[in-house]
Amino acid sequence: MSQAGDYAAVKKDIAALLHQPEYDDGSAGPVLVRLAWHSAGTYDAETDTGGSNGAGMRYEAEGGDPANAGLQHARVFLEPVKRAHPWITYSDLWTLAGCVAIQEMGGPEIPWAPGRTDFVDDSKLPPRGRLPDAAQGADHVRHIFYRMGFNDQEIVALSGAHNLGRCHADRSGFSGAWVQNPTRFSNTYFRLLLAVDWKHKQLPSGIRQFMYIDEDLGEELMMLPTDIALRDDAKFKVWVQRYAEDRDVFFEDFTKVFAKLMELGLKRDESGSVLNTDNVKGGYIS
Ligand code: ZEM
Repeated sequence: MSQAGDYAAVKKDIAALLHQPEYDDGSAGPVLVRLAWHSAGTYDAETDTGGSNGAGMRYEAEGGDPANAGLQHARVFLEPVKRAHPWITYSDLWTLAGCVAIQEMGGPEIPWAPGRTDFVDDSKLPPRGRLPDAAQGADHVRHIFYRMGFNDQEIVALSGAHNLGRCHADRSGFSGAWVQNPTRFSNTYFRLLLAVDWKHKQLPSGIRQFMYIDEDLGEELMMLPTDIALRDDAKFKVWVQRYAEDRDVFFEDFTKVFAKLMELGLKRDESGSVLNTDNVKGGYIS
């Protein structure tokens, strides 16, 4: 067991578990990034509720939300890390794991600070329905992300996370990866969004997404309706173009906005300590 507060030891153990030859594209990284995002993406600025503080996905009401289908895999990957470092809260562990995964997959280093606490029961969980629905368009995307306090530029930068991982028919209903190398963080998602003539595709389940067959690789790539909305909305498109052209600008903007996402709802004093820990406490709840 590590000493309380030894986050370097935790980061090392997270980095060591990313390599999962039997899982998806060989990495736990993408699903860990999605866990971090869904833990934070429930934030509502107006009521100051939701967000990563609390680790509400440990409870059925949030963890069993169809929007969170598949994220139990991410939580299971992290259990040995929690057992080795029982002093870390789940809310800190999930957010830290997302940051470590991004960096280990070739992305930028995301500034991260600890101090989140875990709910002691399920009385403070955010309601379901706060996470985005991929079947919808630009208005919906704005509605969801403006609620968290993000602007159009930040929405597009955050969406660059779709460089990573894939859709699973048995989780979201959508199917496939956005890029050919889904365990390598880059701006390829934006470049493909603009470069390719995306075609409608209806899956056997009736779900509609977009597809492109890479003739050279014989591989099929996909986009969600919400991804295509970023290309087709004039204000979003400006940022899609910017990030497609300049990887460094994307990395810089992504760093800031992902760090902001991980902090939603946290109030810190000047020394960085989290102040809003009422009704929550740290501790091991399995
Ligand atoms: Zn995603 N995302 N996402 N996303 N996402 C999926 C997968 C991943 C949307 C969405 O509906 C989906 C952000 C924004 C939005 C990741 C990160 C981030 C999947 C596939 C869907 C359907 C899930 C499955 O079947 O396993 C929508 C509608 C979004 C906004 C409009 C933001 C913001 C993210 C992080 C910053 C990641 C990494 C994945 C891949 C997960 C995996 O298991 O491979």
